[in-house]
Amino acid sequence: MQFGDDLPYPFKAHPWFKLWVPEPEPGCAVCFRPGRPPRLIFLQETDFWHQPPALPGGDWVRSFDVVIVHRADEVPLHAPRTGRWALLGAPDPAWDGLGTWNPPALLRPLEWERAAKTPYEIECLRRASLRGAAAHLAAERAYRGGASEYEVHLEYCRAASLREEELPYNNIIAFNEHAAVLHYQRLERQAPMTRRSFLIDAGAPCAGYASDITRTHSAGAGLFADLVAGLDDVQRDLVGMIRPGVDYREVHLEAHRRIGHLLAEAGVIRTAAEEAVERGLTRTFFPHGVGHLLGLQVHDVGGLMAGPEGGERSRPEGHPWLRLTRELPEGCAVTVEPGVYFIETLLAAAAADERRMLIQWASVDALRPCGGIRIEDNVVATPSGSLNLTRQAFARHAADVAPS
Ligand SMILES: [Mn+2]
Repeated sequence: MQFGDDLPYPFKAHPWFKLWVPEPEPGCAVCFRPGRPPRLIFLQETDFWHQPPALPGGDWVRSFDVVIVHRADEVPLHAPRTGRWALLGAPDPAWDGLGTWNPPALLRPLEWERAAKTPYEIECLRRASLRGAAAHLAAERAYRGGASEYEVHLEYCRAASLREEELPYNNIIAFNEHAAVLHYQRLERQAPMTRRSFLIDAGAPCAGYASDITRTHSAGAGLFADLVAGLDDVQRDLVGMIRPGVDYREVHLEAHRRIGHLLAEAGVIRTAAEEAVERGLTRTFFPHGVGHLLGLQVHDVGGLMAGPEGGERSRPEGHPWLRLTRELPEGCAVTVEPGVYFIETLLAAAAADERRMLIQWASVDALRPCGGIRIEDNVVATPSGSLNLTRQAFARHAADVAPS
């Protein structure tokens, strides 16, 4: 409940529950014992204020021992009492005494294993990408048609058939200078006088799994449009690096080298790519990590783990925002999301030190009003190389609307 009120926050099932139950409802529990069917204690509350949830009906139900209860305080009573129990989730006094909350010795190996996805999980991610890509196409049409940020957001939700609280994360819908704010969270109700650029970072769910997709559109031709096309090439090449055994830190550092090259070619910096990376200049334009693990959480757990028992695998020096430093296991799902931004605070910092001489300020001034670019796909590391779920989804939708 919200503080001092009788209104609940939007319900979000936690990932350890979603891992078992694809259609979560509030107040339920799953009890898992090796070698037995998991028990789902399903709360169908008797309540005349709310619509009680329908009983679960998917194929998955056949694999469960389902117990239906009608009062929240009855849920813990149906947990088996024998053996040692670990309780996963936000600690709740109703369960105290039944086991240990979130023991690290159990959680660490589970988090480690979450990186590699089963074929079922990859199918969920594929469908989440399909749903997201369709809504991205609708959002772009709305943008081209003159909509405001807020109207584009509504159109995205409509096309994905999602209410806002069902989105895997808040949509980032940023026009012009707003695209320089990495997690821009406002939605202007007023359409801008001039349209230069449109960055949209928005995903969709499927059975608890998330897609996380970003596209950047230029309103017209010119330097910014060329930079978008150039970053798109860089992004595709980085996606090609995603395969089992690759050190993701190497993907991140390669992104810096390639972005350095792109900025030099576009006349944004006055130095070669290698020097731009060495002197930290590429971080002025690309300050975040090139991607992260993806799954039940948009930023899935375990990205910095050194092994199943824990420990941390370090980030490259000077790259504090990288969320994934592991060697990619077969079947893992990651995002690949290089960016180029014109962020006032970072440009001011560069202008205040020796990097000032390395920047072509006339180009920067021409590009500032466009904010920035990010291009993000969801990619699986398969034995035969990278499987780009997002490009596949956009291609599938394009084929659906093409005249035969
Ligand atoms: Mn992302």
